[in-house]
Amino acid sequence: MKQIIIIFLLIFINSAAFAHSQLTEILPKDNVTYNEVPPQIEMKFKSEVKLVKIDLIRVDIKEKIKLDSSFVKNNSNNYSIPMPKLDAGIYRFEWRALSTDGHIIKGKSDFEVK
Ligand SMILES: [Cu+2]
Repeated sequence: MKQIIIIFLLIFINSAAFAHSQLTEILPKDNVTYNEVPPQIEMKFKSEVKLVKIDLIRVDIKEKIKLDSSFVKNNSNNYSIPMPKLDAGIYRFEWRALSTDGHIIKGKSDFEVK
């Protein structure tokens, strides 16, 4: 009986760990230098998420860049946010999303504009 319970627990823990969504594509990409900045911030996820926070920071002068916040919408697996005009510099884009299983997933892209 104990063994059966342990097996069920393991299955449960595994499925919970793998149930949350994953980022499959992002623009701007991490660790990339752009001569021409992508016209949109693009994010694609394996399954639907609710994007809850995005930040674009110009790291070299510690300046936060204003982004269009109308991305706040219902669950989607595809987000597209207009890219503001960026001067040459070093940037970090950070994002945070709520997966439908209730878990928060997050990531960042460090990129340079020449
Ligand atoms: Cu999860």
